[in-house]
Amino acid sequence: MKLQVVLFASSLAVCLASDLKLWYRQPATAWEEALPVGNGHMGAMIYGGVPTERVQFNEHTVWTGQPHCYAHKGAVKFLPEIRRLLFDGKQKEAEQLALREFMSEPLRQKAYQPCGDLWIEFPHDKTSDYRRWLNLDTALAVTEYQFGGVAYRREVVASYPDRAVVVRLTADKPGKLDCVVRLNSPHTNSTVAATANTLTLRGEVEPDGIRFESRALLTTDGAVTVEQGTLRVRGAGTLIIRLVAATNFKSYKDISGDPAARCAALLKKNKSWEKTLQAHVADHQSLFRRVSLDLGRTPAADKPTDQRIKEFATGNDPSLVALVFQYGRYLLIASSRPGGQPANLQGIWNDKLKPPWDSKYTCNINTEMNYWPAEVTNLSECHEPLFAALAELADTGRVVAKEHYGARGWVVHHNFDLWRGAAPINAANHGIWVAGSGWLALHLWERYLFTQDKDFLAKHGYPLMKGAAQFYADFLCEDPLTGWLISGPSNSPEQGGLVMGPTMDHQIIRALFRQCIEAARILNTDKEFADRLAAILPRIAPNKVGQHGQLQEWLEDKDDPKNQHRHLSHLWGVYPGDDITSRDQKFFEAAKQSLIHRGDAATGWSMGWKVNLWARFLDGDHALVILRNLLQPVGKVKGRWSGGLYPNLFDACPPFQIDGNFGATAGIAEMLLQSQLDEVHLLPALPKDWHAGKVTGLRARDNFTVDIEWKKGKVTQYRIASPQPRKVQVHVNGEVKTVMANKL
Ligand code: FUC
Repeated sequence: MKLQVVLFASSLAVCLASDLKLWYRQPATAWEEALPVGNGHMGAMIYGGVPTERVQFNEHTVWTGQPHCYAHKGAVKFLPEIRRLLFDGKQKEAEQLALREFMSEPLRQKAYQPCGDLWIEFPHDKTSDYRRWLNLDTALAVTEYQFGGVAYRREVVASYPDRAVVVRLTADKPGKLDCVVRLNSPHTNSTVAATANTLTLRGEVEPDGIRFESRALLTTDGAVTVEQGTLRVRGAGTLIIRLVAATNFKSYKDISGDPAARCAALLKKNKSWEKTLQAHVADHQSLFRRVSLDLGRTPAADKPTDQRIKEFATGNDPSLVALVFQYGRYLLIASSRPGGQPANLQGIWNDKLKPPWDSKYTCNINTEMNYWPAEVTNLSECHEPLFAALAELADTGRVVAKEHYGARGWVVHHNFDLWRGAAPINAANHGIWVAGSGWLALHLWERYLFTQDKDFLAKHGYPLMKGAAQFYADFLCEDPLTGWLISGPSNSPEQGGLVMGPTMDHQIIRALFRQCIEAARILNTDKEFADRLAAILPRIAPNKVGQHGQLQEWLEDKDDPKNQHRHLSHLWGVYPGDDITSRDQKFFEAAKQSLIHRGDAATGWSMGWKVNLWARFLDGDHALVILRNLLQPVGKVKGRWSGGLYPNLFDACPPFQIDGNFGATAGIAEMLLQSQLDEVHLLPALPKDWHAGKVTGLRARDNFTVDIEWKKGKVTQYRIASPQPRKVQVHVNGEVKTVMANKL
């Protein structure tokens, strides 16, 4: 049995390696056609152009702004009045007062920025046999073509071990590679200098803010000359360009770093292409190869990726779903590595000085969705940048908790940025939403559930969870009408305006309190605090079923069944929460009714959420309907703007937003495996169309690793691995039984 399982896993990796590619017959003409590489510190978009290659790149700490405390001193004075106005039904007055007296200072947060562009110009025009691709298994982007009887090849990696983007250019005939290499930046306050074999870009985003430097070091068997700030390469067989970048950012409160010294140190890691590639591929595959997915292969899989997206709805191409699944894992590895910033609204890729929503962190759904695949698709390490940010948000959020609410603990509203702004931004009607910290803190608990790492829980998880819970324990207030403890002022993300008592907040706060009590028990600590939370828990306003059979989004029964808003906030309790499960049919059915009301078309991230929700409702066919809406070219569905995919498989809100990629990956995993009910449920939401397939390496809560193979919709083989042999409850082919999980 063991041998069989091992063979099954390795043959799968080999047979699918060739399918783990995005490929095209033409260069990118738009940013959303370029191919992304990243190492959690730098991101780069490769256009594969002829005669000009463009490598547009980012460094994770190039942002507008500088260290700043966004808390509004004394805002707490106005809290009772805002609440009173809301209780009296005077929403507009409450919002106006809040806008004047209660918001972040300043009202808006800062923006993620591009760093620069590396350009390579070739004396090539009419080429043949052009092809470019991105191999997800090796994290290598390649461009190939023929010109003048010579085969040219460009390879690009973003190496995490080297913290560099490295480009290798080759010609298959000696001395046939000529090109000009340039570096520049969209930031006007920047300069470029060229010396012997190095281009140096220096710039600043704004005065007293982020200063950055980037260097491109050229190594070649050809001749290099300096020409007006560029480097000309002549008669080469091979050219390697090592691109590094750094800023003065040390932490959200310290920008005294030296970008030049940092770049110099990074370039000391210079080693041969072979060694760079070997270390890069080993590093990438140590994460990427933990999971494989085979949903079957049809001839459609041989077509270029842009064509596959166009034909997916009408064709038969199940392996595009597997590719999209693995692409989400690839993107998380590329944009979120320990030591780097968390993946923002665009991961780590942005070419605009004014990016949509500032390419910051929107945590009323988007930031959390970015991390939904982290545990279940076996990339737990990629979760760490988020945890590091939470430790900082606990500091800034503590000031906001005190100044705005007179509460202990810490709070984050619906956005944060590099400077860890935690106060309510933009407008009162959606900016004042208090559940960001609670939701984010629950990611720490999920990490513990999946890994059973008590040390992590004791040192990192529980202290932050406790601080988040402390805030709500002080903040909740009694509803004069019902006597329930409710959250407010707050909102049900982005609709209905400022209110008292949105359902989502209560679900999140309940979950946080329960998990804090459980964590305190596991760690044998804080009995008094746990008792306090336990006393508050039953007094929090419960979920309610409304007049349309729906789960109420607010305290009042005022949902509009025709409302197809993208946000699905009150369904949080179904996914990612577990406040509402199939064991409680009344609320489970009501929540499903609410999801039906919301419809099947939506923005990209909203569809990502819906896939997960339909999976939790154990309806694989409906989850696949949503996936089909997502796996189509960006456009309109039944007259409504709907998300979809760009040619490079980036998800469209629209515009590009990476959360939908991550939501889709998590959703596909959720269709194949669930573990929120103290059992490992195999294929809980398998669509009829996925007749046969195999998945290996998914993670289940309680530290299990799961492989499943199925045919005709039934599990034919599975393995549940555990660090030590122990019993596990498994739900398989409609039966629940106890089996032994064997050793990894
Ligand atoms: C939320 C969503 C928008 C967008 C933004 C970044 O505000 O409602 O659709 O995703 O985040």
